[in-house]
Amino acid sequence: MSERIVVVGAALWHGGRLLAARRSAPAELAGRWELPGGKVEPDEAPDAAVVRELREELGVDAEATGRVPGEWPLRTPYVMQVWTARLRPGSAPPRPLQDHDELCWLTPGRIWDVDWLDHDVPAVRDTLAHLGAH
Ligand code: 9L3
Ligand code: MG
Repeated sequence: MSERIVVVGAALWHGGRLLAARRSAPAELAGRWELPGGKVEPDEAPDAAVVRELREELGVDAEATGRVPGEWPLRTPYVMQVWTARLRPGSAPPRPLQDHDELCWLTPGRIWDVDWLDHDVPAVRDTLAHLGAH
């Protein structure tokens, strides 16, 4: 049986824009853009992992608002699930604290202006459709 590790990606949506984060590590992913997030820990609920990853990586107080249906393969054994999220009132604005060196808020019309990780492209496309933002 192959092990399967769930990675959560956060579709942080604010004022009609989606947050993209540019990876600074590891070297093979550096310079490419992603939905921030990371591995779900053992016995951790995926929506709790989204909130934790957003706090650790971006220093924000966020809440997960729902799951985008579907699942996207990453490098084996990882698979990505995407959750929509929003900033709680009073949250600090996001800033790159770990693994990222730049952030960008993208309107749906500008979403493909950044060089998304190959694996994130279908997830971002389906996320926008789910948000009703084409
Ligand atoms: N990954 C791909 N797209 C994403 C995220 C959050 C993660 N949107 C990939 C990169 C790593 C693995 O999943 O190979 C684990 O992610 P992290 O814990 O290094 O963020
Ligand atoms: Mg991460």
